[in-house]
Amino acid sequence: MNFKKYLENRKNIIDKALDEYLPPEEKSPSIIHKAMRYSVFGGGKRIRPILTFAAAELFGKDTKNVIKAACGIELIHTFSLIHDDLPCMDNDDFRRGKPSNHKVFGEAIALLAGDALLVYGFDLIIKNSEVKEIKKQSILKLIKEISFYIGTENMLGGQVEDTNLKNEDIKKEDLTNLYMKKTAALICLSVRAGAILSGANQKQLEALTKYGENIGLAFQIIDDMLDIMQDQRDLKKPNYANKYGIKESKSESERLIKEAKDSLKIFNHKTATLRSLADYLLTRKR
Ligand code: GRG
Repeated sequence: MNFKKYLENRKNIIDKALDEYLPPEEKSPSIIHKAMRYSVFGGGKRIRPILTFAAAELFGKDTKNVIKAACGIELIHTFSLIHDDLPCMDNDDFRRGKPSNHKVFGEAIALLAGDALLVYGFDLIIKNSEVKEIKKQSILKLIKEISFYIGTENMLGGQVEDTNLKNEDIKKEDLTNLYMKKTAALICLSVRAGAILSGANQKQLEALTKYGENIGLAFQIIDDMLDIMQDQRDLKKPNYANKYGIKESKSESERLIKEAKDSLKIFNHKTATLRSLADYLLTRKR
């Protein structure tokens, strides 16, 4: 299967599973289920669950062994987007070219839809323990990991720093450190999740962590470039691309992607998908 087909195929698997796992819109209280589904099916690329699949596939596991955990991570990602767009945060009226959740459902329901997706995300990850090929111990390890990677030392902490970011001078090191927490942490966790559930050893996990951190950092820098070049977003804050320019952002993201791929060398086989995923991030247009 070529890589474009691979992406399409895995995205379809995830879309179908999410549709099956989420409560139907008609289920009471209908408004919250509508709001959850509005953002979950709002055109996301599914990068994070695809990374979980690809990491599991590296260890010869089938996608069905990790699909609930992969979908759980996507729900947690969607929760973070809904909250990120709220007036008290980034105050964005649009997400993926469509009105953001609070613009359609109002702030209170958007806030609750985000909360509900976080809860559902954890619930799905726990339900992955029903798969007999997966060790219960690895699910416990994953839950502990997620709490760490989205907590105050990582994603949540990064968002706090981002919220307090003014149009003042921020050192490059501090900005990349913020990106590592706000964006790279969940991307790295998505890779680690597939590996942990597949029984990866410490050395393998370390290599995949380096891969995840580097693609995660590149992901945010590329996102900054896209924001500048094509998004309707009102850039009120400094970001890597508007501070250091497109040329440097491009070369830095290319360097990070190369480093990510280099860290896969210890596997010396079956890393084609993870390598292609890293390259794809450099060429993505949205
Ligand atoms: C984790 C408890 C807890 C709170 C969350 C709101 C918040 C705190 C964090 C927001 C973090 C955030 C929105 C980071 C930006 C990451 C980013 C570049 C998202 C876009 O990812 P894509 O392009 O999204 O993969 P799609 O649209 O494809 O789903």
